[in-house]
Amino acid sequence: MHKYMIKDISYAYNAYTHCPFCGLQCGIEIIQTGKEFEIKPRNFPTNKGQICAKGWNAGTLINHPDRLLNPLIRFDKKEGFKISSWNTAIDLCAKKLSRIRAQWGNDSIFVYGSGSLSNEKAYLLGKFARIVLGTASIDYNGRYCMSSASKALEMALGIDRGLSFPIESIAQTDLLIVVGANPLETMPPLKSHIEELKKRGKIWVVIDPRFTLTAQHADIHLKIKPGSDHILANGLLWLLVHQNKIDWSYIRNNTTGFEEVLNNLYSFWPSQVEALTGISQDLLQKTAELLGSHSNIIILTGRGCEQQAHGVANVLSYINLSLALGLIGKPYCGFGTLTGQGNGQGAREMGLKSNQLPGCRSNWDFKDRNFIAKLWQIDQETLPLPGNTITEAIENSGKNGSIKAMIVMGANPLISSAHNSRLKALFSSLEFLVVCDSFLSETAAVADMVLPSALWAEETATVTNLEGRILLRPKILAAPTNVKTDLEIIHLLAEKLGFAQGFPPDPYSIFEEIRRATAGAPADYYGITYSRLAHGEELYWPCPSLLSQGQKELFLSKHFPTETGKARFYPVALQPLVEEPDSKYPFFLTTGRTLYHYQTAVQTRRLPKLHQKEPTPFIEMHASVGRQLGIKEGHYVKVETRRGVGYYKAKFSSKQRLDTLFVPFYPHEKAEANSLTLPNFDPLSYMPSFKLCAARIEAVSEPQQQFDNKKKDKQ
Ligand SMILES: Nc1nc2c(c(=O)[nH]1)N[C@H]1C(S)=C(S)[C@@H](COP(=O)(O)OP(=O)(O)OC[C@H]3O[C@@H](n4cnc5c(=O)[nH]c(N)nc54)[C@H](O)[C@@H]3O)O[C@H]1N2
Ligand SMILES: Nc1nc2c(c(=O)[nH]1)N[C@H]1C(S)=C(S)[C@@H](COP(=O)(O)OP(=O)(O)OC[C@H]3O[C@@H](n4cnc5c(=O)[nH]c(N)nc54)[C@H](O)[C@@H]3O)O[C@H]1N2
Ligand code: SF4
Ligand SMILES: [Mo]
Repeated sequence: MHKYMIKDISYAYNAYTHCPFCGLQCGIEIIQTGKEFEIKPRNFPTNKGQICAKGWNAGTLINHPDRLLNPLIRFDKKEGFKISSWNTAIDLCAKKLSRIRAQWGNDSIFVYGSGSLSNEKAYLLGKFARIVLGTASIDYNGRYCMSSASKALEMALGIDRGLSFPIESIAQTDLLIVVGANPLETMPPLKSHIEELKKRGKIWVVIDPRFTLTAQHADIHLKIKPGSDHILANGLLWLLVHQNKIDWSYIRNNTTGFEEVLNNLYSFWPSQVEALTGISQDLLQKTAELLGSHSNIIILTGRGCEQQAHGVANVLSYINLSLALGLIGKPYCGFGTLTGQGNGQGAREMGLKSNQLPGCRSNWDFKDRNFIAKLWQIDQETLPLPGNTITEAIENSGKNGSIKAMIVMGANPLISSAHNSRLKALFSSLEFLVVCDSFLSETAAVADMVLPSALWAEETATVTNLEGRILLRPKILAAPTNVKTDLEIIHLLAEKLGFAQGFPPDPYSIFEEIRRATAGAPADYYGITYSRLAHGEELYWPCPSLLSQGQKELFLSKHFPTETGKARFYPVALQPLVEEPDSKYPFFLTTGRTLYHYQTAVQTRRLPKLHQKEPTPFIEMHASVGRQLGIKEGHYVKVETRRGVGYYKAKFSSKQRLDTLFVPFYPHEKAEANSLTLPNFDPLSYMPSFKLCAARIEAVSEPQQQFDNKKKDKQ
């Protein structure tokens, strides 16, 4: 029995909820027939009655035979897991953490969270790390996802919200520019919004080195050279300035720093930009004309331009373009980034980054620290200051090996970390690794302890979608007997480590604390309550009072929460590439996603209907490149970079760049994209260069079957 009263709506009135996967958070309904759970789309503004293949199949995970049903402990590194009771597991975990902390110091324990975690979990995990463990070492997988966009948004607009306008604005704008995103595969229901835009006779442009499904549907495709987005954005601004198509009055009244941007533009003249981006001067001119002749424009970025060693610079250059055209704060206009994970937006607001406290409060700011310390009833001095990001922890692991234990909740860093041989080295130096997951991910498989977590339908939670809209996902089913929610796990651990108060296992109490913790902060949730959400109110942050619905459109008043109240331009100089193709490694290799698998595919690989569609990762290349190298479509290709080798089936594409190859990053036998990627990262956001490195390919002469069906995971 819980000591806390569960004021939560313990079971939903109906089975209406949201998809567990991406940031679009499509509205769904779960229907139970016997032991089967069927998912149906429902009408919700982000998905308009549509869902993608991942959403349709998510119900199969609930009673999946691979679900983790008991705690697992590896008592000896050389041995396999043994099933354990919760008492033994929590006891051992607490003892290990206490011993490591006493021996190596608080910061030797790294807490690694996730944008898959609900607001309540992200908040409680952040509080647990800082109060119970007292560690400054806390980060989350959004470091690999949203960090470049977050940083650029904070710098330029003073606030980190992915979209500052509702998703429906996409249908109502007159020109849509999609940069380095492939939403027709990664957020398929977004297509319905774009179709509405098309029905109104409007235009959309896609900027991507590959001829993706998204690019195939667009009116114009700019086949950009990988890594050169900031050059393109600067080049477009150069043309718009020269043709006097920028909004001088908006710039004068609402921004600072444009002069520096102008001074920096001189080296981005059209022929130079053509040479550096691969976009012809004609197409550049045509795109600039479109930008100059429309007043309602939305520019959206995705991971393509953000996951670069100069990702922040790329995003800033598109924000510059948006500000110069006066788009930000005008209805049906604006700049936005497409937040990837289900709660990628909320998790970063709740304090999973070491430099950020709940509500996007700054962990450097005395007043913010004081506010949170008071709420948490601790002395401000004991609240850890910002520590290392996961990128830095990996970078430093070889040098001082200061991380000795790691708690992973909702991520699979062994597969998702760039140049992952270094993460493997970090793991091998750990004295204790504990992973909370519902399935045995690759990271869980090498852990010392695995704690089985409930699935999304088995717990009540809130998430914040890509629009900054807060959603309630009610508990619909009971979890299997010996499975606990992540909140219960944190609660039990905190209690065992001496914190009987302050870590309740029920989401309602935690959300009530989130309301207080974020009151008056940039991401203010004070006015949001479970009851308002359960009654279907449409609520966005900041929502400072119970009478407010929050801000659906963030900047309509043209007030930007920066020091001057104005948006800031940042000049973006030419950024060198971290690895250029050369005679030995003549191609760009970029990595990303495909329609049927979600992230590292821990869950989607176990869904037969998805797995059958794409059982192995492929390498996409221009058909003529493949033919020239004697590669046959569907046959294996050896892919090599300076860091590693992988084997992928060849897939030919007709219109992508000749110099660019693509592989998805979910793993397979002898195919791990992150054994190929670079260790380099953005100095401002610590985002790795997932989207760019140099590679070579060759046809494989060995029998083709040798790479098939070897994956040991149950499929
Ligand atoms: N099916 C599916 N959907 C998902 C996910 C999934 O794993 N699978 N994951 C979710 C998450 S967490 C995220 S972050 C989102 C990501 O969603 P997206 O950003 O749409 O996906 P990516 O495939 O990572 O990258 C998008 C595109 O960037 C292009 N690109 C590569 N380099 C460059 C460059 O230098 N410039 C430009 N302009 N483009 C470049 C790639 O060719 C690719 O088509 O998807 C979410 N939705
Ligand atoms: N090469 C390359 N690498 C990349 C990228 C790329 O484009 N290219 N993209 C990056 C991006 S954008 C992202 S977001 C990351 C994703 O990287 P990760 O987050 O490391 O990968 P996921 O597959 O999402 O792992 C999530 C794990 O958490 C579990 N899980 C899901 N929900 C919960 C929950 O509520 N509680 C618990 N306890 N567990 C849960 C799932 O079962 C799964 O095992 O990868 C990054 N890595
Ligand atoms: S688009 Fe995203 S939220 Fe919608 S069904 Fe697919 S994975 Fe789920
Ligand atoms: Mo992501």
